[in-house]
Amino acid sequence: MAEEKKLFADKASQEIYEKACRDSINTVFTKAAELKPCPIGSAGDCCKNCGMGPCRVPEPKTPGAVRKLGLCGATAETISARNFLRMIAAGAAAHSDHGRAVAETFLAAAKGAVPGYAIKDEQKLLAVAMDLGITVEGKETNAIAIEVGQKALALFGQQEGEIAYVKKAPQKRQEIWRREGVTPRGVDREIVEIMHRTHMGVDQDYRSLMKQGIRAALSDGWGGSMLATDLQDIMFGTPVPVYSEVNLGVLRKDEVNIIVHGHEPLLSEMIVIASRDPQMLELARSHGANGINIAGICCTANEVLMRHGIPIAGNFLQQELAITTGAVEAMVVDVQCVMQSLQSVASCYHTRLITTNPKAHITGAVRMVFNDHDALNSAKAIVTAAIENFPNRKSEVLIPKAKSPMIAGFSHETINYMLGGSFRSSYRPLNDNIINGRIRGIAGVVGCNNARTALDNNTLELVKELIRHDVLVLTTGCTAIGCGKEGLLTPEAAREFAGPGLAEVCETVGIPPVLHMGSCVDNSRILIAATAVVKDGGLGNDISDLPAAGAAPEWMSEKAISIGQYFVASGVYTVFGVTWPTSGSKELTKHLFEELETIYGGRWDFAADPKEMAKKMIAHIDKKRKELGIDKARERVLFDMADRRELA
Ligand code: NFS
Repeated sequence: MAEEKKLFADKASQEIYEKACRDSINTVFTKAAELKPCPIGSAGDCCKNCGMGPCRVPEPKTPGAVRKLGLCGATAETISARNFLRMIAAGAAAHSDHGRAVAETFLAAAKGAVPGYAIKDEQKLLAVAMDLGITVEGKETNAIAIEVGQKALALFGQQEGEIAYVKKAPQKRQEIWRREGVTPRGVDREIVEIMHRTHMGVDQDYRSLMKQGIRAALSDGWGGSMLATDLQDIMFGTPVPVYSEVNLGVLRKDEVNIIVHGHEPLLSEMIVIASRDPQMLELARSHGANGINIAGICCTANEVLMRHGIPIAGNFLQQELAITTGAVEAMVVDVQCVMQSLQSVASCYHTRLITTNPKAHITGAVRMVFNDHDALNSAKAIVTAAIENFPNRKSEVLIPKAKSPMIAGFSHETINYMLGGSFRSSYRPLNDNIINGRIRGIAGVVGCNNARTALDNNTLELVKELIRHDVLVLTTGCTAIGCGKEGLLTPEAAREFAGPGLAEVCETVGIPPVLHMGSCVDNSRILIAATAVVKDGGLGNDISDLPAAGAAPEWMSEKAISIGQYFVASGVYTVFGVTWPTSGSKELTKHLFEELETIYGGRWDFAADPKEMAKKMIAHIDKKRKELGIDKARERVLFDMADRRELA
């Protein structure tokens, strides 16, 4: 049993966790209470990159004692930097391999080789084609799509020269990257170079290592991830505001519940279509169910939410709990953030855990590999397996009442349109409201849940503190899901939680104070939004000039480290919570927390306490407002607001 401390910010999770304890399920929460993180490894002070080690080189406890080196002489700085880079490599690889899978299907779709997939957003196709340097005049849509698919695929393995998407960044940013020699080539090459440089006896200077970390991270953020987002938008539609619901309460007692969990929307899009097929619905009825309910977990959830309004059952730490309800006929998983424990939890209930991706097997799970050349039939086979499992519900079914309404779908294109209208879409009103001080600044709050801290707790405290201080929050990933559960993704939340300036803007435009921009590859949308703000003018010439900050209060995935690194290198002050993976090396941490700012205008920081994190971010935003000379405007407008309230 886990020790008695608060584990969840939401009631539904608590309720099902108690059921898990009653059912003797060994969840991530019980394991976290029993298995503590290794203090040396978590600080970055352990090198296992060769067979002479692992060499552990923690800071000596006795003052003045000489710190140990690795057997090869590697210093704590080198060891810590290598570990950090390998996290970036794994994170960038995960995002970008997802992007590659999308690009492969995209190209096949453009050639008409994969029935069921098509070009949905022609306007975005043209925009992406031009970004990739393709001439579009006089060409048919499909011919353009084929060229886009080919160029996109080639971009992953680009050996020499800058990747095309770098040109989407503000001019000044591109110049900084060129000056520092970190403008990336293709993501495959940059990741391989990380693995080479961090091999025993290669790059042994943490500054040099960290530059390679930046190259690889940039090739993810402005490369692999951005391509994933763009190509998915073209194939499945660019998100527009959509209403849905979130939390375990979206499961239905009388319907076949299918959970799609993981990251790539290629299959889940098809499952959504299959679940609406009259034949499938008839089959469900013949098995005693009143319908088929699709719900998501993790970023697959965000993908199908953004484009179809499919409800979300929960975020990362709720995956085992969803099965524990006893109401899930099938959990369909592909890649990333899928716990191996799911199979043992599923085996205690009737749930079929179905693995679908050629790259990801789970021992004991049902294997139904997804074939994108016969996508709809692949999806129908999975839905059928779930339906046939409906009569097998055995244990007590407990679906919590808790679920919250939310509005998602805030792509960059949608924000542009909502602010400016279809004839003059622009970020101008946003910039004006930042300049006049109604909006103090912008924060990107993203990332995971982490079993070392109460689920969603830090996220919600941080986000509420930010919007209370008139900071507009952009969110993605599991953080967005956490915000949804708390009701922060509704326009009404502005009145309840936001400061007067932000609330006024949200009410005028009709948007929530926290904008859900999608999955974690969609953090690229935040880069594009920040660039759009720069390009609209009045707030400096670069992302690093903006009154903006980033945070991942409950990160756990290596992907988060890659994301953080590309945000920092793009000029964003970025704060992480829970734990800091280089904390054992003071010099390296100083490089990341201080020195990088003098080079890139952005830097890393750490704060375990969400209030402290908010304070740091707001202080950074205010510093930027001062540098832009717009600090006084805010005082004026807020005085006016207070005045007006008094009069009322
Ligand atoms: Ni992002 Fe999305 Fe969630 Fe973290 Fe995992 S699902 S890709 S890594 S846990 S936010």
